[in-house]
Amino acid sequence: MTKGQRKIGLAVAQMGPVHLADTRRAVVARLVEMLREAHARGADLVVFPELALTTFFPRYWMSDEEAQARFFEAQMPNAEVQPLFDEARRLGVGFYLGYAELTPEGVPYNTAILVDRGARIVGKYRKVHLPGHDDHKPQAPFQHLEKKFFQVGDQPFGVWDTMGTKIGMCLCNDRRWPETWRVMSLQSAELVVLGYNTPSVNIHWPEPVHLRMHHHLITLQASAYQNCVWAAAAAKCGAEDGHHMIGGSVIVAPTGEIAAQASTEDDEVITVSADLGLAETFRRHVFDFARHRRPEHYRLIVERTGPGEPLPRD
Ligand code: CDV
Repeated sequence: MTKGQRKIGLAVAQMGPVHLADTRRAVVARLVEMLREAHARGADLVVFPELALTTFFPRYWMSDEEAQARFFEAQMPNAEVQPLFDEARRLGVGFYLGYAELTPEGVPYNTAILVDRGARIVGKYRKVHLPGHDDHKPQAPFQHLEKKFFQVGDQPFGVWDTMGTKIGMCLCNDRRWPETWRVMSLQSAELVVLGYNTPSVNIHWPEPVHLRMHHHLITLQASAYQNCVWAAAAAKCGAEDGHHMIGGSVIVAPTGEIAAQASTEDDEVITVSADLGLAETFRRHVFDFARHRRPEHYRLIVERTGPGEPLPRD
């Protein structure tokens, strides 16, 4: 945080593919390298992807026991991830990291942590909007088993006052839901950080591939603007063992404009010196919530999940 100017050095560390055979040790070495580059470019906070430590394993059918043994972390940090915490403390850089969490009680979550510049875990978020299915779909080109492998997050969307900034967290599919952003904005979030794994192919309907990127970007741009926040989104992308996922990691300003965007589908660091005062300008004017919001007319948002029963689909 640059004193006096309300700026934060923001970095998004996009990751290229993590294959099934890649070890945690090798993955963490990649994260450490990007952390160093981000620090050299003035970053105070580095945003890593969702499920950053492993391949996007919900694409594979397997038992819960096998998934938990191979892909989940029962402790954070643990010996394999410790080098990232050590380097972050040495450099004085905070970070956001997504991983598969197995609690001491044995509950599996798709989780993200916020780590401050002293390498302390100051915030934890467990994914609320879990996409996909919980049954085996042998006809599909791959699975999307988040509803099988993870429980729905047990806490509402939070905001953490750390590193001189009010920071909200979410994960991947959460970014598509306006409620995610508004709940954080109502808690005065100035910055929303998130990681994602977005397959280029939609297994539920023949979605044109270009729409994946289009929806990713319009969601982030509209949500940042409508909620007066900076948004920093980190992809894990490229082809993991032949399964392609979109890149397009971005930092979006509260104007809704893209301030930085990744140009590869590989490990790549993008940085912005983010002026937090910019968000304040929008909060004072068009989106002065206390002056203009009419919650008495929004009651259906919390009273109803949808207009009816879930619709049938393949
Ligand atoms: N990891 C995800 O949550 N992916 C979803 C896909 C399934 C659409 C996403 O919203 O990007």
